[in-house]
Amino acid sequence: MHAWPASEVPALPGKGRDLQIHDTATQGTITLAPGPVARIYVCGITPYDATHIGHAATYNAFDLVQRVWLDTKRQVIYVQNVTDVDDPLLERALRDNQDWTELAERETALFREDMTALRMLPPQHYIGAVEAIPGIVPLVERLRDAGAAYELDGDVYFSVESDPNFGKVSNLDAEAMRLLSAERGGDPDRVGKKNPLDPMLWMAARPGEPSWDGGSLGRGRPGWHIECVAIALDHLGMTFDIQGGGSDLAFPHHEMGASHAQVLTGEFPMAKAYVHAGMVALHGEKMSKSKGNLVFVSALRRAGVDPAAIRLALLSHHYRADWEWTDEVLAEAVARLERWRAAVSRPDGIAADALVEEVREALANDLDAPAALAAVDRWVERQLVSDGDDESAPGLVSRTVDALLGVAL
Ligand code: 5CA
Ligand code: ZN
Repeated sequence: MHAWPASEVPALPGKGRDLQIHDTATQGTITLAPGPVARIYVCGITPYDATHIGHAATYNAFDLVQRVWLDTKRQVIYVQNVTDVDDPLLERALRDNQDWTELAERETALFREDMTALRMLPPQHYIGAVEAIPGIVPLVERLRDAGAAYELDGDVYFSVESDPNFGKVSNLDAEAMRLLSAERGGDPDRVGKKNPLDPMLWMAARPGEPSWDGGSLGRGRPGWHIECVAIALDHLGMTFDIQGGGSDLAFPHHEMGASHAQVLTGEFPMAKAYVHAGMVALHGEKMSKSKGNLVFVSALRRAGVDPAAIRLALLSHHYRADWEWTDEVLAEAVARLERWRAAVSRPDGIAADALVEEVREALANDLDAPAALAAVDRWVERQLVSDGDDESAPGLVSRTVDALLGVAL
């Protein structure tokens, strides 16, 4: 699949800082020193509805990761998937009496537009589940042949007991895992499974549903977790730096994916850090396609909201916090954008070299975007009333805000 165009990232003077980030697996902050090449996998959308503010907030967090790494002059290999065949997509297509491939293509196209407008840097490898199927089938066959997977009425399940490290991503007890499995695409109550938590690797063809040639597995379609594993291993290999997504992916998705990969390769861990963004709510409940309490990025854009203001609204919350989208959050961001633009449109002003370092430090410290915004706010307030004569300052602030925060002033 093609991704979307990259906005230019201005180079900044001085040296970027190494990223320290919170890792769900070890429940602590770790410093990632990935050498000259940094590798990140971020779970992509299931394209059955438009991009909402919750999605955008999660992708914003990982865009900041890229920007911190790029500022340290590292090369970044960024991989993202599109779950372009899965139960929720097929159910929505059926409900609305439309072709599932058209639905997926239309919503993926809209996602690209939204990401472009928000200045999110694109992945180098943007891969759909359907196009990954030829790579998925041999992985499932290998797991089965190694005794880590078993068949149940034609479907193939992964045995969580085959991974001695199962559980180390999400650190949950058995009861919590069972509840979340049922909530998030698993089938813990299906009779005949070895362990209720075992996730599906390959689903045998169902009448009326799309299916693909699965070699010795028979016709069918892939499970959700193996999709991301196949794509990640193909483009990043094992022990890449970050696997990212919203906190609702820690279990079962990232836990199961890590187990699949670890059993397949005999290596541990799949990712050095598992990084999870908090959930954005609307009217007191998690914004979700299934509940329908959504604020779409595209709807805001159509209503004339500047994408830079949407981005500032996302940045005004720490990525790990759960937070609520409100009209005030947006109004504050619109006002901030106006102030920042007024400040950098002055021909000269207050030296900004210290500000560059403050923004760098804030982001390197577990992506503390609110602290970065506060630092820019302080410069802006002084700048708006200053009679400073540093002609390079407004340009330097614009470039800093663009390069590190993805906001075009
Ligand atoms: N296709 C899978 C991942 S392989 C998937 O979860 N797709 S999704 O469209 O449901 O979500 C895309 C990303 O947005 C995921 O990282 C998910 O954790 C995140 N996300 C979904 N809802 C919210 C929300 N309300 N707040 C923050 N992030 C969210
Ligand atoms: Zn995923």
